[in-house]
Amino acid sequence: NSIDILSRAKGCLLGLTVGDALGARFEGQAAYWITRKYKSPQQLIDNPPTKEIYYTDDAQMMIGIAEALCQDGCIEEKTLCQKFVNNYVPSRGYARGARKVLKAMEKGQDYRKIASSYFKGGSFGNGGAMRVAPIGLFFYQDLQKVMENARLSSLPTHTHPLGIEGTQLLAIAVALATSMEKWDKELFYEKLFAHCQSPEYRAQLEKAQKLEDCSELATVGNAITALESVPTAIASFALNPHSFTDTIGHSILIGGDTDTVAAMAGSISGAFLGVEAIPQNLLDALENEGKGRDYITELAEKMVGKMQ
Ligand code: F2R
Ligand code: MG
Ligand code: MG
Ligand code: MG
Repeated sequence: NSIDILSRAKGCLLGLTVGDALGARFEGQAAYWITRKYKSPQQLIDNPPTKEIYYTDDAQMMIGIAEALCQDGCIEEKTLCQKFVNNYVPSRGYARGARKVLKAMEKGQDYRKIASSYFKGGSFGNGGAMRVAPIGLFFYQDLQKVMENARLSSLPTHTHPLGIEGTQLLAIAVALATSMEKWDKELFYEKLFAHCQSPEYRAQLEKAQKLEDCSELATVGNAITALESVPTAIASFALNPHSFTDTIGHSILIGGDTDTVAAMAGSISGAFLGVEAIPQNLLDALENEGKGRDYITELAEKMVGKMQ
């Protein structure tokens, strides 16, 4: 295997963070407006909208999961919630359900009750999936552990079955990417289908698998729900397995939940290609104060130390 686990770990965490930070400026915009200015992924990556790029809730909560894994070696709900609360900065741009739950956690209130009742049936937003990558990375040799720990990581905020399943599928995609030495589309989707539980995700993954061109990517969805973004991120990677730039670039050019689809796709791509595949100008532009680029790099190193 030419790409070592340390490079994959850094690629995964930094790939997520860079995708989030680059996509953040376009979140909620229609593809039409983005592609008026940026004609290709390369153009977007070569010309980030600002000199410095800042991550949002996606990477901020990913950091919490990575910290919790480094501490306990698995997902313990109490530790995870402590990390989410310690890292919580509302201005990073959390959605309304997530804000309610995190505020309750912060105040020591019954956050589980809010998580299960704020939305009918619990949240099916993509907030569980956007942050889950470290779990796929950490347990990549044991897909059952990936499934179980991903579920546990979702529950504090996302209890709807479609929110949980999206979280698990993204984690599985990261685990597969971490272990793959050579790109094998058939095998990649076959293993994803094997971990798929609902007809809804099955249909979305079937659609993703059939795509032949990035121009069709948006048909899988670009929304804030897990069902309409997790399969899209998976497809963006599977259509561009050898290019980090194309993977996150196309995730952003389709508009909608750009930071999150690019974060998820970037974490898979980074785990497969390693940190060397992330364009240096994006890493240089990424915020570095506090829990920024260097801290996230050290987190990846710490995780690998804990894995062996
Ligand atoms: N919040 C955002 N972007 C908005 C921009 C922020 C703003 N600019 C600012 O500065 O504050 N992005 C982030 O949120 C997404 C992840 O959301 P999460 O964590 O899943 O939150 P939530 O609230 O649980 O779910 C998201 C929305 O999905 C709808 N929804 C969920 N479950 C539902 C249900 N059972 N029934 C009906 N609707 C449901 C709701 O509209 C939720 O608010 C990421 O994009 C991240 O980047
Ligand atoms: Mg965000
Ligand atoms: Mg944020
Ligand atoms: Mg988002």
